[in-house]
Amino acid sequence: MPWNDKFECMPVEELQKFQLQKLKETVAWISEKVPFYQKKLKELSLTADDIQSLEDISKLPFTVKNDLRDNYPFGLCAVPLKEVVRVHASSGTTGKPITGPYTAEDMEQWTECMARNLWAAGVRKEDIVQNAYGYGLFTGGLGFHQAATKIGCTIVPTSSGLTERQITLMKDFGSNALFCTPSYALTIAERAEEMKVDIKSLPLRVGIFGAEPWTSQMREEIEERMGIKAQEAYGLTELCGPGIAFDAGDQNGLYINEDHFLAEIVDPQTLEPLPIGEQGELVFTSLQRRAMPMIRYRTKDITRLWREPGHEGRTFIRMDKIFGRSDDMLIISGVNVFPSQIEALLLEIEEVEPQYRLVVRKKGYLDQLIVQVEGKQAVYEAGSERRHEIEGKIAAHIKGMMGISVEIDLVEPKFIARSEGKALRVVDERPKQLR
Ligand code: DLL
Repeated sequence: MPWNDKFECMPVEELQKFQLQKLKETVAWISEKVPFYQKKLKELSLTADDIQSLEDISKLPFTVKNDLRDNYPFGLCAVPLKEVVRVHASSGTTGKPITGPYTAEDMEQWTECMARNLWAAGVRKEDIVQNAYGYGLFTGGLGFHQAATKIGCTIVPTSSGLTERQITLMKDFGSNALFCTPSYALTIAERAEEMKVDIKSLPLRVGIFGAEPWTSQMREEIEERMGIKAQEAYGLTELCGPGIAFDAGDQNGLYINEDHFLAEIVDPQTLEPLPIGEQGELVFTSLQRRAMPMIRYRTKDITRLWREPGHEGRTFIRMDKIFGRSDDMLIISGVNVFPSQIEALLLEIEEVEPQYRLVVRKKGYLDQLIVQVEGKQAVYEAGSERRHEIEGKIAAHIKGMMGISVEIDLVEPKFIARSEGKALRVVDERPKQLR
């Protein structure tokens, strides 16, 4: 049974009525409180009364990351700062961070959304949960922490990093659940193997991973190496952090917390709404946030949506795994390439480790993609001839499946820096103006 069956299993018609009501309230709220949106609505001659159906959302303007940067730090805030009880910020490495302010009510709603996520993954009061998402400005640490507190779990707030200590505590405390990025889960699995700790024989049962793209193949790899069920969390700072979508026991798509977030898919070039089922850019409108409501926020994440009766009676619309980001997309010899596609193909090759990095360079006018991937110890030690053979095999596999020529660089085990948070998968060495 879901955490909140009233909403998670609400008949679709009723749910959509609820969404429409909340959408109208949100538009009225921003028209009154946020000068940035007031101006945009005025330019389009729109008022809250123009929203009479959910489809009317397409009349509203989009919001993009730059709008948040331009209004840094609190320009988009709809409440006075004295009403704000918490501010998180994105982990962006360039430019100004993106801020996410919350009222007390926003905090409660965020915790509720996250509790649904943990509960759907089978986390219960009796569980000892090891939270290895970074604590601090990043929404992962505290987002998971609050929900685990609400459920009543025993929380071990390790935060990210200090991998050996993570493993020792996991063993000593008998943690049942692990929360971290998928790449950090692999780092932990690998270090445990080196420490001769058999994670499979520990009480660890489930992990909730997210905050970066990962393929189903990567999920299987983690499940296999840790002997756990790997569940997923999706979200972004601009809209609260994790808690926007999550998967359930059937591991079949991520249920979007639709009573809080209205999802659309648009064509990333034309920005026209696409019919349900088609792949495009995910756009969210918050329906209940008070401190910083977001109207049609362009996530740049590429996925598709579908609705069908869900696991344990859930009715929420589902999204696929994030396929890539529209801004992460590489164009190699005219072919659109998402790093996740390469990841899926690499994980089909048994001679390599699931550790890779894509380097993009200019070769004349053309983009050249170099795939650095770690060979397994035995393969690497078997000499250069064997290494070339494997490189050829991987290049042929990628060419056969995606039609692009890439250079494979089979690197030694441990060559690629291990991640404690979000992994750096793409190193773009092209001059900025040519990307
Ligand atoms: O990463 C929030 C989060 C924390 C989600 C912990 C899940 C778990 P940001 O740092 O603002 O917020 O980054 C948001 O990360 O637009 C996606 O591109 C990516 N992302 C988040 N979750 C997933 C996921 C947090 N499950 C950006 N799969 C988003 C793929 C994800 N990408």
